[in-house]
Amino acid sequence: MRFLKTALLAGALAVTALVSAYAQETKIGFIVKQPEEPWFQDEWKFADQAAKEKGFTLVKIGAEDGEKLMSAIDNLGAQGVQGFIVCTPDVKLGPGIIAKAEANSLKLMTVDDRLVSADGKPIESVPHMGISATKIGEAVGQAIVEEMKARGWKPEEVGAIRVSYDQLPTAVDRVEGAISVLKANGFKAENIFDAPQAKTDTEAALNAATVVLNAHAGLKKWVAFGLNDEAVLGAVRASESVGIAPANMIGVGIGGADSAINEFKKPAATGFVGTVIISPKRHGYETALNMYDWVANNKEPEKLILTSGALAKRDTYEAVRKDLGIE
Ligand code: FCA
Repeated sequence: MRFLKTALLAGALAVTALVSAYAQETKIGFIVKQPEEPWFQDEWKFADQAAKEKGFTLVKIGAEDGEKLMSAIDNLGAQGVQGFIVCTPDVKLGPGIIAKAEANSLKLMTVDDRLVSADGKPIESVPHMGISATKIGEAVGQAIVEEMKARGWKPEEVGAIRVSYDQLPTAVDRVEGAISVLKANGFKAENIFDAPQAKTDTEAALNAATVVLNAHAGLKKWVAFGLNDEAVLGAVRASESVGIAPANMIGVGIGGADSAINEFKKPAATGFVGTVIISPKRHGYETALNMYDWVANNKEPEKLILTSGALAKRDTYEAVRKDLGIE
């Protein structure tokens, strides 16, 4: 009798556990450093698509600085989220982010910007999806070189604005990729000028590039590259404000979200000649799906996925976006 009772009780408990496991909703967080930037809006949009398809809840939070990020992670923990994806405002917060995630029993993946440890090395234990930064930078450099040739420019008469954000490794890899191609095509190293931006937005890039243009007013033809479309758009706006005509400016960005597309839609061409379109679908949809698989099916994501890009210009962006499935 006693045995039967125990068995019944155990059975009942098992059923309860099973039911509550099923009832437990899967919740995934997606934190980004610059929620107003179209790239991040698109990442969220595609992550939402994954949530809809798989039936999990996506909690989106913008965190522009370290303090906001730390409280966002606590907030996710308090909401019963099981794992999150983050593009951090500062990669050096790496060890702190990992500790915070652990304290809240949250699985952690990063997107776009890879965490670094105290010695500046990438933290390889956290699954990451980023872009192939050097290659994409090289594609930017190649596009600039081709446009220079099409316009019949001599490399020695051209200045380059390197809109920089050197505290972010992917930003360094992107601009250095572009520079290597410029140099291989005869660009003079002394004509490449650093324009350090305080933030990774257009306004900060505009301010930084204006300083460079004013300091080297003797140069009449310019090219510009940087971390993203916002950086290059800032340099293009700076060129306009000092009276450089679009015919004397060649900017090529990275991203391909609305910031670039709206520029292409302007009736007259500006100095923003092209962008290497990267995939917010892969970075948003796929990371969210990977996290879902980790939380719901215990399938750990690949440790490192690097995505590619494709050059687009005013007359080709629609086709390129279609190819990438990001219309
Ligand atoms: C970084 C940049 C973003 C975007 C992303 C892929 O986070 O700040 O603009 O280019 O990488």
